[in-house]
Amino acid sequence: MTVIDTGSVEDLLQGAPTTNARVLDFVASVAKLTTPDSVEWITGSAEQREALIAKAEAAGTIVRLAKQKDSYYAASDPDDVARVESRTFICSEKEEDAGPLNNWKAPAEMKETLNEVFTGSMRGRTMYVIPFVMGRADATHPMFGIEVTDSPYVVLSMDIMARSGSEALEAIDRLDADFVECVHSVGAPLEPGQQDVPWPCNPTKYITHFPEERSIWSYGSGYGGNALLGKKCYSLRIASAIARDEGWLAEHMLILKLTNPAGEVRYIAAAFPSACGKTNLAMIEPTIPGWKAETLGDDIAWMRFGEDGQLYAINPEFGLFGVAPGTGYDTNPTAMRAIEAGGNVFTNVALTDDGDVWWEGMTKEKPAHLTDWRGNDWTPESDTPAAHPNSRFCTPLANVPTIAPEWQNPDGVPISAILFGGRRKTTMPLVTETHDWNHGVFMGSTLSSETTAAAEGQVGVVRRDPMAMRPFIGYNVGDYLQHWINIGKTEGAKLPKIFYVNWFRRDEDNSFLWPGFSENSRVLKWVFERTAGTAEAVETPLGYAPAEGGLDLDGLDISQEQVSKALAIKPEEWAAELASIDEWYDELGSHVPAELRAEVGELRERLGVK
Ligand code: GTP
Ligand code: SPV
Ligand code: MN
Repeated sequence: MTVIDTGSVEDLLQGAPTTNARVLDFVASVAKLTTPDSVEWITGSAEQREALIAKAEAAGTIVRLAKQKDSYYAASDPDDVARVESRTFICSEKEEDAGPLNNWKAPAEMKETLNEVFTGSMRGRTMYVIPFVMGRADATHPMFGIEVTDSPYVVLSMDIMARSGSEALEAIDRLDADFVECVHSVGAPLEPGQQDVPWPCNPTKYITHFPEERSIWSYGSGYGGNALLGKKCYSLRIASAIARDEGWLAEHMLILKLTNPAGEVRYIAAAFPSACGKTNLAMIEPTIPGWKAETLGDDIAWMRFGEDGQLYAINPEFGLFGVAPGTGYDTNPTAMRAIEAGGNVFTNVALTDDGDVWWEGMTKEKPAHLTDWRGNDWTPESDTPAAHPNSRFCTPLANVPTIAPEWQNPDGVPISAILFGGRRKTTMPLVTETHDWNHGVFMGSTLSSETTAAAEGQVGVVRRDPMAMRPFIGYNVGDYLQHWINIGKTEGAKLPKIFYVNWFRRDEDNSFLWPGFSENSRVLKWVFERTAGTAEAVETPLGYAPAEGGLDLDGLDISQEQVSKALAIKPEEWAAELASIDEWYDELGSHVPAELRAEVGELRERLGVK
């Protein structure tokens, strides 16, 4: 073990901008283990950021884009392009507490492994200390973290994604606050004189969580949710465990504000699995005259009960980490305008010859020549995509032209409706409203979707993804579902209505039955009006559906037959679906709440399916 002596750790911590013993002990212990050449505290100052950018440019990690304001391009190692669920671990004391869906390792055993791989892992590099707060420091329950990392790319991205720097550290000190310890290393130490590569990483990866200690150790990857630890690791896996203990919800949801022509407002939250439309819906431009949509969040919502019994949601993040392919002026003009405002970091998109970025779906016409995400020449004749399917834009939320002023409310906005939805070619109707909270939790627990490129593995296979949280629940999924049921039993709760949507149903010829994107505003209008008690609905076995003529289709070129197909509940599809739900609950095992088992029985009866 190449552990440097305490004397040199003290040298490394010289000039630390805090005297907080808990902070210093944490940073010193990581420095002692990983033996970086130097330690740099992230303040968030412009000079510091410029210096970091210069360093990352010199290393070839990022390229400044001539055609954009203050924006950078990075290409990752081709083996480090998405979240690695197979290498993601929940290390609770008891295996049962990690549940049947998470990879589990006993904390002591995992710590032994981590001690080995992290020993000297930052040699030859700088260790950056990033104090951050998820949500706002002036919230009633502020939630802090400190990420130490040896990746300048992570520092630049965290600066966009989380409120970070001196203000967060000062708040931690002033409040003597707890913070989640987040340790990240790309796992690529440098020997003296060794030439670095543009995207250092390690073929061996560990994305590990200690929910009881509230700490995160991530090794070997530099990308996205594996490395920007405020995001999925903290705000979902660790926060879901905290939320269970404290009686609130940490969810994979967008937050949207809707205003009708009369000026009435509703806030809604929606959970769709990765790469299934959250960012798009969060930035929707309604096609119905007089309706307005504003953005609060596109990926994560934390919801706590307010004194009035309503669930109040905040977006703990400060930026967008959006799927690039498919984002264009025709699908998501709001995101395109946010990107135009500058301050972006793009990863694994394609580069134009004049110093701009491009990806599939950005423009109808493909550029004649590009450098693809792997650094190869690309032309429209190439048979591989120019941008990786999980390539991303990382952009400040403040850039979003439709950002709602309430996005800075320390304690959030009251939620009237929750939407669950996945990517299903068949079976699931365009929209239904569930009967009540437990029925809604049941529908959420059976949420299913065809897999996408946001995680490693095969794309297009139907898998169950409860509440779109399958890869992000920091404890036993059965206990998580019980927590949702319990939330519904909270004294004095004024609960949101729960809906289930599917934008992705296909016709026999495999075309989408519903136009989607901005036209989803028609479904949102129905949802809004259901919460106001003004929209007509008919009862179906799955819940309430829009009555004939209930969906506003004014000005939309779509046949009533096609809408009926999008809304259809087909008994033969549901026979198969129920069998698959039974299997799913068997897989989840003994922790599945009795309330949800009862819901399966009731649904079976309503459908008249054996
Ligand atoms: P994560 O950031 O991975 O959590 O993804 P997300 O849920 O925010 O997904 P996003 O909005 O980025 O959409 C992913 C893909 O779905 C993009 O390629 C979109 O073009 C596509 N998409 C989004 N909304 C719709 C829709 O209403 N209909 C159809 N057909 N495709 C959509
Ligand atoms: C997702 O996969 O749901 C994302 C991207 O939002 S990542 O940050 O990589 O988790
Ligand atoms: Mn996501």
